[in-house]
Amino acid sequence: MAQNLIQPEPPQKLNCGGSLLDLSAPQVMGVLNITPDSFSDGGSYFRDNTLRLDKALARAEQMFVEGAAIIDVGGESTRPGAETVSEQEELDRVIPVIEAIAKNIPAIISVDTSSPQVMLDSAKVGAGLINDVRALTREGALLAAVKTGLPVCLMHMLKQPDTMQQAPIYQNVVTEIYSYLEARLLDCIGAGIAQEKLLVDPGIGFGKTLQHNLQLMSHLQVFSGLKAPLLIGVSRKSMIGQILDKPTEQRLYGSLAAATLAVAQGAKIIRCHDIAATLDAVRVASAITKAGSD
Ligand code: PT1
Repeated sequence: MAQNLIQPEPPQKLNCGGSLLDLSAPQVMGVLNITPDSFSDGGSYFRDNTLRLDKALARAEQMFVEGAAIIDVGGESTRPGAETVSEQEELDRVIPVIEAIAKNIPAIISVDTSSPQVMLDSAKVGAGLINDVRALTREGALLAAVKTGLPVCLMHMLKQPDTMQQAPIYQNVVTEIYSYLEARLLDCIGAGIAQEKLLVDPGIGFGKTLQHNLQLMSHLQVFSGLKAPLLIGVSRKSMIGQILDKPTEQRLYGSLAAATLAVAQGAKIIRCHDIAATLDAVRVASAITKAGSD
C-alpha cells in the first residue's frame, strides 16, 4: 500500500526543536488543556476568561516529574460537541503557557492546534512538536508547519468537533483511516516536511462510533505500514465510558487497559491524563512486547 513512503522503519529519535525524543521505547504525553470546556480538565487552567498560569505551570511540572516526556498544550477543546475558538483567543490561552513551561521545565512541549499562527508563535516560544487533530488541512497550516521545522502529528478526524459524532459512517474504518493518513503523509512530504518528522494518529473518538473505535483499537498493528511513529489518545474518552458505563473520573483502569493494548500493537506515544499510572502500564506492556519480538 505505502509504495511512496520510502522510509524503511519509523525513526527511533525525533528531533523536537533541538530536544531529542527517544522513541526506542514508548513514551507518555501529558494533557494540559488551557480551555474553559475540555471534557476532563476544562476550566482548571482557564476560567472566567482568565488564564491561570501558575496552576497550569504547576500541573505541567507535576506531569514531568511523574514521567511525561511530552506536555501537550491545547487552547481549543476538540471533544465531541465542542465549539470552535478564534485564533486570537487560542493564542492568548496557549502562548504564555508554552513560554512559561519552556523556561522552567525540561520537557518537550507539543502544541495541540490546527491554526497556522498558533503553530508559528508556539514554535518561537519553545514548542517542539505540532499536534494537529486536523492533520494540517486548515488553510495555511501546512506552510506554517514547514516553516517551523518541527515534527508534526497528523490525526484523523471525520468532520469537525461540533458535528463529528452525528452518525459517522465508514465502509471499513481501518482501511479508510489508513488511506487518509497515508495521503496526508504524502502531502506533507511533498510540501517539504521530512518523512522522519511525521507521526500519525487514527483519532480515537473523533467522528467514530464505539464499534469504530473498537475496530481501530484492535487493528493498530496495521498502521505500522505507514512507517511513522503511532500516537494514541484514549484516556478517559467516551469509548471507555460506554464500555464500562462510568463517568470520566472513573475511567482510569479502563484507560490503562486500552493504553496497554495500544503499546502491545506498536503505539509509541500514549496521550493521557494520569501520567504515573499510564507510564507503569506502558513500561510493562513494552517490556513484554519487546521480549516477544526478541
Ligand atoms: C488524540 C487527541 C488529541 N484527543 C491527538 N490529539 C483529544 N493527537 C485532543 C470522547 O469520546 O486522541 N490524539 N487532542 C481530545 N479529544 C476528545 C475526543 C476527547 C473524544 C474526548 C472524546 O470522550
